[in-house]
Amino acid sequence: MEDIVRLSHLIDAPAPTACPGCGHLLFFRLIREVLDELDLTEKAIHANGIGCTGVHRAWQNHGYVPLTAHGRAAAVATGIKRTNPDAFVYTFQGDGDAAVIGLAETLNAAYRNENICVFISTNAVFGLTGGQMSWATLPGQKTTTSPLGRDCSTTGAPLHVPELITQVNPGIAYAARGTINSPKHIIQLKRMIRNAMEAQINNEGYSIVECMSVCPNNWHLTPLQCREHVENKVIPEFPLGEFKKRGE
Ligand SMILES: Cc1ncc(C[n+]2csc(CCOP(=O)(O)OP(=O)(O)O)c2C)c(N)n1
Ligand code: SF4
Ligand SMILES: [Mg+2]
Repeated sequence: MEDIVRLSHLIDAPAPTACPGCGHLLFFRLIREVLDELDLTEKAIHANGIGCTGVHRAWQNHGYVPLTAHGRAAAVATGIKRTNPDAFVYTFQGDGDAAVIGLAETLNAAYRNENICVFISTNAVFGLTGGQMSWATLPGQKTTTSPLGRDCSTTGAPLHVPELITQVNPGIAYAARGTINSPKHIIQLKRMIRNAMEAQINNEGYSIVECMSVCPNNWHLTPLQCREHVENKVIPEFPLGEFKKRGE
C-alpha cells in the first residue's frame, strides 16, 4: 500500500516535456524513487542544471527547485547545504552543464568534499540547443558541430568526469557511473544513487553519479537503437562501475 502511495506521488505531476525515449527521465525517476524510499523527498532541495535536464522541472513536484546559472549547480548546492545543513541537497545536470561549462564548479565542490550529491545525466551532446558536440561526444560521432564526426586530434578526447574527480580528491565519499539501457543496469544505477544519498545522510561528503543517458532526438536513433548504441559504443568508452567506494 505504501508503495502505491509513493508511486502516485511520483506520477501526480504535470507531464514531462522531454522527447519520447529521453534517458534523463529514467535517471530522474530513479532519483525520485530513492528520495522517497529514504524519506528524503520532503527535505530535498534540487539545484537544477540548464539544458534538457532543466525541462523536467514539471516533474519535480517536491521541495524547492532553484534553476541555477548554466554550469553553476554545484556552487549553488554548496551554498544551500552550508546554510541549510538539515536539507538534503543534490544537483541534476547535463554533461554540458556539469563538465564543459561547469567543470570548475563541479571540481571545486569535490575538492572541498562538500556534503552534496551531484547527478550528471550524460547524453554526449548539448541536447537542448540542437545537438552540439560536448566533451562526452564519442570519437567519430556526428553532431551539429562535428558534422564529419568528432576528430579528437583537434577537439581533445572524451573526458571521464567521475574518474577525474576521484583523482583530484580521493577523499570524496562516492563516485560511480551507471546507465539505463537494460533492467540490469537500471538496478545497478539505482544502487549507486542510493549509495550517493546515504553518503550525504551520514555526512560522508561529496558524491557523484554519472548516468550514461540517451538522446534519441539528437542521436537520430530510435529509443531501442539508443539502448543498443549505449551497449556497443558508449560503455566501451565510458566504463560502468564505482571509482570511489564509500568507506575506502
Ligand atoms: C552561460 C550560458 N551559455 C550557453 C547557454 C545556452 N545553453 C542552454 S542549454 C545548453 C547546453 C546544455 O547541454 P547539457 O548540459 O549537456 O544538457 P542537455 O540539454 O544535453 O540535457 C547551452 C549551451 C546558456 N543558457 N547559458
Ligand atoms: S533533445 Fe534529447 S536530451 Fe533533450 S529532451 Fe529530447 S531526447 Fe531528451
Ligand atoms: Mg547533454
